[in-house]
Amino acid sequence: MSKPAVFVARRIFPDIVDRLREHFDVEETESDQPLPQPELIRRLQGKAGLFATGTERIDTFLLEACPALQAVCLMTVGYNNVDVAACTARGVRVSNAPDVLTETTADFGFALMLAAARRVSEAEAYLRAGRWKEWHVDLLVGADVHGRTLGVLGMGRIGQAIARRGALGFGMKVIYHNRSRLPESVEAPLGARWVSKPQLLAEADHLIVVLPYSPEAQHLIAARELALMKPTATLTNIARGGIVDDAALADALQQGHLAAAGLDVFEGEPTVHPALLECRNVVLTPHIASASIPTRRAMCHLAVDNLIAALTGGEMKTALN
Ligand code: 8YV
Repeated sequence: MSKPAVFVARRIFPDIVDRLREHFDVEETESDQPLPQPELIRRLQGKAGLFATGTERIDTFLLEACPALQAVCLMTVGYNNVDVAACTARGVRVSNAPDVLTETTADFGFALMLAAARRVSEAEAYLRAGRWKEWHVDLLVGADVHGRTLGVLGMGRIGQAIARRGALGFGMKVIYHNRSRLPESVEAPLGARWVSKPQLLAEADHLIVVLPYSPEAQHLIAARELALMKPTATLTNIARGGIVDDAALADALQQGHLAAAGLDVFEGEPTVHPALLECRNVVLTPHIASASIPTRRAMCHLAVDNLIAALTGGEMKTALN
């Protein structure tokens, strides 16, 4: 019996493609570029499964054009690129890759927050530019993180992992905002307190954005929200571009309405708003929060596990429909 055909939409680890080959007839792109949708549709003809990342747009148009498709398995936790309802309506199974990246992503969020507060990028640029001639009492002084108030916007798995680092490792007070309050059993060990969004903005010394992208989350943090923050505060975004209004953020950073920012995700990435590139007080990284070797491998393996399950009549580990 011939094996089901699957398409791998981005270059991944060769040994993980080999694992797919044990079960499937595999076609892969060798490219690191996202495929334009017409090319993706062309390559998906006759394929039952798709191994995808967070960038391939899976919508009604693609689904109509790819009638053989039965399963879309993402190696990412974010799935705002997939119209899950449209997939469900056509009997296409969808999975994402939560949990395996939680701690790694939280590590990175914390690193960005620390780097923003303590001006790490700015300090390195200063040194590399040969500007370090003597020690000053206030040379590149920044904000403390330990003992300060951590504000978490989006207290899901990754938000809670960041809150744990803050509360247990850095003695921070934790406040958070979610649409609904979390159970006492989650809040109590972290000493976490639910607050309204305006309170979160006003009280946080270090605000971190970790909520999933949805159209309602577009520009959830814009000029009006930034104006509520302390001028000594920092803002870190490791969620998705578009949740923060990057132009308004650059403006706040330039005008001194906010001390610093740490950004791993951008509106329209990989393009970065030119005004952000001009700001000294922002740490910028190219969407690498989950990028440790073990975690990126675990994310790929989870997508493969799900593809195998979906196309052999099994139970996907992390199904979205
Ligand atoms: C990915 C992420 O690296 O999992 C997610 O949702 O944002 C990251 O882990 C990114 O989506 C790559 O496209």
